[in-house]
Amino acid sequence: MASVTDPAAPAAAPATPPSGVGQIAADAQSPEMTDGFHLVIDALKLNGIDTIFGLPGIPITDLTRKAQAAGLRVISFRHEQNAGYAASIAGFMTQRPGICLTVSAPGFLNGLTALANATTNCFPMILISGSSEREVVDLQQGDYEEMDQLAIAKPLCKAAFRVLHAEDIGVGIARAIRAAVSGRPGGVYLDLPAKLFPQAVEAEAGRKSLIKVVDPAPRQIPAQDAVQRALELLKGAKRPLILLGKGAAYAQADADIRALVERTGIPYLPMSMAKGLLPDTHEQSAAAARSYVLPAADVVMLIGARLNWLLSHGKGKTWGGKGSKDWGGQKFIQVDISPQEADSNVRIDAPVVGDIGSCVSALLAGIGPGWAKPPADWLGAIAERRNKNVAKMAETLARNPSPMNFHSALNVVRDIVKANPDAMLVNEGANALDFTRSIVDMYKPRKRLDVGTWGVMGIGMGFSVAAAVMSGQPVIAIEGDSAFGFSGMEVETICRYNLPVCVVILNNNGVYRGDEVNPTGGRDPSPLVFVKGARYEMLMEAFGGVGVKATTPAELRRAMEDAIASRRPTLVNAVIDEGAGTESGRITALNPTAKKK
Ligand code: ADP
Ligand code: TZD
Repeated sequence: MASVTDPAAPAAAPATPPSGVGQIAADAQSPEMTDGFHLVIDALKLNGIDTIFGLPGIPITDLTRKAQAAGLRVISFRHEQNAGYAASIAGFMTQRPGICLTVSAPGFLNGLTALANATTNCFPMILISGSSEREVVDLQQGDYEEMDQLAIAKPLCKAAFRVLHAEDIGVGIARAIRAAVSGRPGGVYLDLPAKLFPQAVEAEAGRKSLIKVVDPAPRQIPAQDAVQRALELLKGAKRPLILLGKGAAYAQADADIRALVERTGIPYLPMSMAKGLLPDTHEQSAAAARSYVLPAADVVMLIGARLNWLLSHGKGKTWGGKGSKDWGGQKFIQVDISPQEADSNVRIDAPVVGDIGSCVSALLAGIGPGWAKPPADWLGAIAERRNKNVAKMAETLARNPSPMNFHSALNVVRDIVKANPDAMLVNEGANALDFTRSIVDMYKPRKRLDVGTWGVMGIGMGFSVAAAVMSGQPVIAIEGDSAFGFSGMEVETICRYNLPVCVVILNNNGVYRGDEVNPTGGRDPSPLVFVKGARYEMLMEAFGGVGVKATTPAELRRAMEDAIASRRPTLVNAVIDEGAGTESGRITALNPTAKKK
């Protein structure tokens, strides 16, 4: 059977099929016919999708083989959740839906966490899962991996579709792509029952059934009066602030966003994945004066950032409110593609609804040449706090305690990232996350990938694989030792595909820290600690990569420099003080604790 969109594809298949792939040889015998397998592959290729992340098994094993034979890059993982995270972050990086392919029931469920996380983070992703026989599933007669996957996926994603007939594959994939990338991006589930794949269709009819999606994420132009309202508010501000979120990073409107910040002269704060949109060393960055600017600002323009828990819901003490739920008195402008986002936590005085590219260019057009910079006392007060905090941090970073702590280890990472601004940085953990975010400056857009809106552990190795595959750049993954454990087996994947990933585990022997003890004095360790002296670097060596144990900043520096230069898969077990770190990092207060009598 022929690939219907790419006449070169069958020729690219090996002349002598490897043993166990006999079906591929039969493909050449009836060139006038195609089937469900090929229509799925052709529909993806037709829409510019060149990479699939997944894990093979019934009923999608052949789909992975045929996709590879047809020239798609198929990256096969050890657990579907990691493949799902990889797909979701590929979506964030490229504005094209990342594809994750799984088997039915358990494989589907393993991928579902990543799909839900993608939806929560506004990352475009399509989870394609094979499913069991519909008739048996619907009568609950006990099929192999039986599960009503479509019903389970629906509440956790932006849209969910099932395709029963090969003729509908084109429509199914077109709808999935549109749903994933248009408007607010998100996760889409596509259910492909086993019976769909072998269905034969005449090649010509198959070709005609496919859809090349035209303008999958149409621009959404903001209303002129909404833009004017926002500019009026901004113009009257005494202490304005711009907040850039990961929606701004996603939008790839980098030059205009920078122009807006620089031409208005307004100080800005980047949310973690918006770091690098402007270099963190930019003089208008107020990141080092965050706790001063949030309560002090009078007008705040949010660009692609939600007022969720990460911004204390726009109220309370963080924003200068008297009590924990009191409004601090700020007026908000919110630039967002979702018309429902405004007023979700506090009043938004000037919503600007549209895609960030169009909104920012409309704002730029509106400010014109004669825009007055913010009052000097506001800028001066910020500069004073920033300089003080930067000097204090420099002092802390310069210390060289033994054992290493987060600061002395991250001082090295900071230098390495500065020397390699194109490298991708993946980051998860609690303290390992918070300290890296504040210490390691980013210089370019979309280089920092982290736990996002949910603060989810487990994104580490999936994100690292996708970052390497999609960008071709070296990847540095800064991991808490607990965080790493969620996806650690994927070091084999990193070695198998020989990806330039340098994993650095900030190893303090436990969740948050490693010095807790069982209060009963019993045999079991505390629920928060791990094996002491664990040799994580040997995991990487087990699969042919480079493993290094580093106990000093100098050892860590050498190992990271070697990893970047050699592009070999590397894992550095950076042993730090097991007493370093606090519970939940900077969000200790979110831990419910019993009221003290
Ligand atoms: P952060 O965690 O960095 O604060 P959020 O994930 O909370 O960012 O917010 C991202 C916001 O960006 C979402 O409200 C989403 O609707 C919006 N968004 C995503 N892509 C675009 C786009 N292309 N144009 C406009 N808004 C976008
Ligand atoms: N499970 C999932 C999926 N996500 C989570 N966020 C958690 C559990 C809870 N959790 C955190 O919020 S951070 C963290 C867990 C288990 C790990 C912290 O330990 P670490 O980092 O070793 O990764 P630090 O640097 O020692 O704090």
